[in-house]
Amino acid sequence: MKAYWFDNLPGDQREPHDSGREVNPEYLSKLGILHFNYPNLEDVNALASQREYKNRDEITISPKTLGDVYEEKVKMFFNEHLHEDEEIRYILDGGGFFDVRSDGDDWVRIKLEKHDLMIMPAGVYHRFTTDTQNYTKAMRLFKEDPKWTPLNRSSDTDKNQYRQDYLKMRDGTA
Ligand code: KMT
Ligand code: NI
Repeated sequence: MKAYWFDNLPGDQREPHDSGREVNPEYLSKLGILHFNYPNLEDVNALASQREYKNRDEITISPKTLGDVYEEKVKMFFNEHLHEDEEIRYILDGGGFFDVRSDGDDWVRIKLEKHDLMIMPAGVYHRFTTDTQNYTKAMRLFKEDPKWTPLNRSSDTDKNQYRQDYLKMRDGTA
């Protein structure tokens, strides 16, 4: 895992877009984002049972598995959105980037590689992309039934209760 400020320069979203300015884990935890490196699946299982995550699935995002719709999916994941559930992602193979919004509404890019696990709170605006390997194999963990509907950012999602609760947690204000 490596976190840094996104450079905001034009070009393929799958390129690193590394501004050269790093973001430290303390800042990520202020945004409510946790990261672990778990080489053993048992550690993932333990975390899932501690947090009462009952379900999981696996997704492979690559031209090989998705064929013609790969480019379309990659664009879709890169639309800025939030979820009403906490999101846990565990990288089984390959890698990718999660971009999350800072408190100043800038992008922080989080580079995830094999065995990285990330926990993102409900209500945080984010987007995802594969990197130039074009290969992400990830486990998605769910508390209950899979519910990963992305809510694309709009004036409506700004008012969403989960968004409001997240901001309260992040900033300590309403
Ligand atoms: C998300 O919420 O954007 C995703 O789950 C992306 C695919 S999982 C690596
Ligand atoms: Ni998402």
